[in-house]
Amino acid sequence: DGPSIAVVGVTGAVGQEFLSVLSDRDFPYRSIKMLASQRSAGRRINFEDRDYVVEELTADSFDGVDIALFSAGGSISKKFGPAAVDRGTVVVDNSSAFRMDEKVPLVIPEVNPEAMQHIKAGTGKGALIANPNCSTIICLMAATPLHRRAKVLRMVVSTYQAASGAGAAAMEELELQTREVLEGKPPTCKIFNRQYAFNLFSHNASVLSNGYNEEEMKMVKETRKIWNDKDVKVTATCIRVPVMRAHAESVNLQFENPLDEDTARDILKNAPGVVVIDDRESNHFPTPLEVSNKDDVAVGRIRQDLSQDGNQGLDIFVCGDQIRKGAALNAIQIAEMLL
Ligand code: 11C
Repeated sequence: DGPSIAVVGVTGAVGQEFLSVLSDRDFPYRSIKMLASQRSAGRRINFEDRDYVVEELTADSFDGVDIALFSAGGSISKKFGPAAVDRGTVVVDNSSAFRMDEKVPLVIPEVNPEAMQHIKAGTGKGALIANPNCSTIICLMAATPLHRRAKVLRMVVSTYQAASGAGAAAMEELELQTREVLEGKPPTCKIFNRQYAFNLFSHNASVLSNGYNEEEMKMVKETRKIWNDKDVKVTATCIRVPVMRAHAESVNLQFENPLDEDTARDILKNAPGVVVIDDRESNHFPTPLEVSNKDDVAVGRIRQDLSQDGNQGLDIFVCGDQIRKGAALNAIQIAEMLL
């Protein structure tokens, strides 16, 4: 029993992770459709001991579907999301297409579940729910428990983002380039148009007229929407680093009320979906490798910001699996709340 579900973009990195997370969490479903572009249609996928054939995505694909998990890029979401909603499907969309739409809840289940409490699956009433950008999710998993206690007035984020955020092809290119450089060959530069292995660069999203790139502005705007706080000040610098699948972020917080580092550490230890790795003696703090393929976001380097008076500021360092909590897991937690 359970809902009928569809996975849109099933052959992509996040699509494949949707399947792993559904299986890991024993998500109940009565049927599952594997949907992708015409190019991937006909491919076979074995999932939970059953063989499926990938079907070409069309508007009619959603007839009888209760929940659709979309991760096939913004233009596919814009084209097929509303068609699915018209057919009574609740769409959990991993793209940026609808995130800033006032009528669409933008949800991190541990942070703002109340934003989607009016939506249920299987009622015949379709709806859209947006999954935030991975950098925003990973940052707010750690910042929100502190925000609840002391109210964040300003947040300064610097990201170190993995290849997976740019998709499976970027992960393959990082691996290929690493081999090529080690073998003394010129690196193949198709995805980012430059050497990625043994290098880092400003995030590949478009740079806007204010000098910020789109990834940075997502962090600014999505934080305000998720926290329902239009006044919170956020600034970000987003960087792509040669790491496979987990993002790291340095986050500086300024609070309205004082918050000392010991209290902050305790709050984070008790926060759902967060683990604290903060061992100063052995210099052991979160790393992208340690959180890869894990559900929890890891937080460390928890320390008072010396530049702010009266315990009014903290620095933290956060790592989270981009494909899992940054995308597929968060979407499936949303789907679980729809049941
Ligand atoms: C990255 N956050 O790591 C991006 C990828 O709006 O969902 C996902 C972009 C988005 O490059």
